[in-house]
Amino acid sequence: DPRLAAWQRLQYGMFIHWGLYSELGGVWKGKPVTKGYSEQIQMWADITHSEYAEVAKRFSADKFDPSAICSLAKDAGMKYVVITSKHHDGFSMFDTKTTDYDVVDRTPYGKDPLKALSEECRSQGLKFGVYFSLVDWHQGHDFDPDNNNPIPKSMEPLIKRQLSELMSNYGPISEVWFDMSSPTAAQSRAFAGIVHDKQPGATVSSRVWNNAGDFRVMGDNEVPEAPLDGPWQTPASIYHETWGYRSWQKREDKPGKIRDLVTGLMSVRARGGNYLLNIGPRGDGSVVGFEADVLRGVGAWLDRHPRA
Ligand code: FUL
Repeated sequence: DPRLAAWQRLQYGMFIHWGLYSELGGVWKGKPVTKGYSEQIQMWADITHSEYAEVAKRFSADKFDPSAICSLAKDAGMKYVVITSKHHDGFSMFDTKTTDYDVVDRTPYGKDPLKALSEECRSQGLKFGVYFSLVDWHQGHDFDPDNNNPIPKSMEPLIKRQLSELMSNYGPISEVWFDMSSPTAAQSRAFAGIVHDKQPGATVSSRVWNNAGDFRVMGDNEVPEAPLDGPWQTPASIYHETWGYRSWQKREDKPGKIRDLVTGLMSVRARGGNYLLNIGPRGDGSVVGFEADVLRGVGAWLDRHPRA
């Protein structure tokens, strides 16, 4: 399958977790929320829907700079970018007509950041993909610490329309990183089918479940001990404790961090996988300096050890 072979050749990309949760930065009502990942703060701090929706009003994204983000990805040696179009909170970070619970309608930023980022990726020669959560707390999923919620029939039309929008409005999509929930086999097939119909070049992550995906996603930060057959990917976070921005995260020992990530990347590559390394920008869109430095450090190592 040439489509999968092309995807496998990418080998190394940038994951971006960015949404309303980034604006909270792991803090609720002045206190750090120490349980769970910070992109899931709404669940872990038990934030009501109306309180969470308020956060959108101060989401100005005035430092979101797609060109700087793409340049950083390239400096890091990456070949593609995958950004959260919608996380479990259900807030769409793209222009959707299915709900007004989205970045264009609810935030002072008022624009579609995915549009800008996808265009910038194209002009800088990076492939573009989207993360899409099948758990949606805004559309009625209860908080489940395991995020294993079944998808009620009533939620299907919205998911399908959002996928159609994502597959139609952002140019060529290299992968769709479905995540979580507990769909039926028919639902998994339907969701993957929309991607394949509208984007024949796109690959689908195994977290669409029921073997309907094209590539296997390992557990978060999991590096297999030995080579694996078929296309697969390790999603990696710089800190392991969170993917979304956490203001109180300890950021120390840059050289050690760079070494760990180089080891992760080399192990994954050697075993035939793709390495998708995450950054968690702040709510204003700025990239955390420590993360940018670490990524450039990995890129510098790659430059010193070019592939034959
Ligand atoms: C998961 C999600 O539940 C996390 O919040 C994060 O998005 C990670 C990459 O995938 O399991």
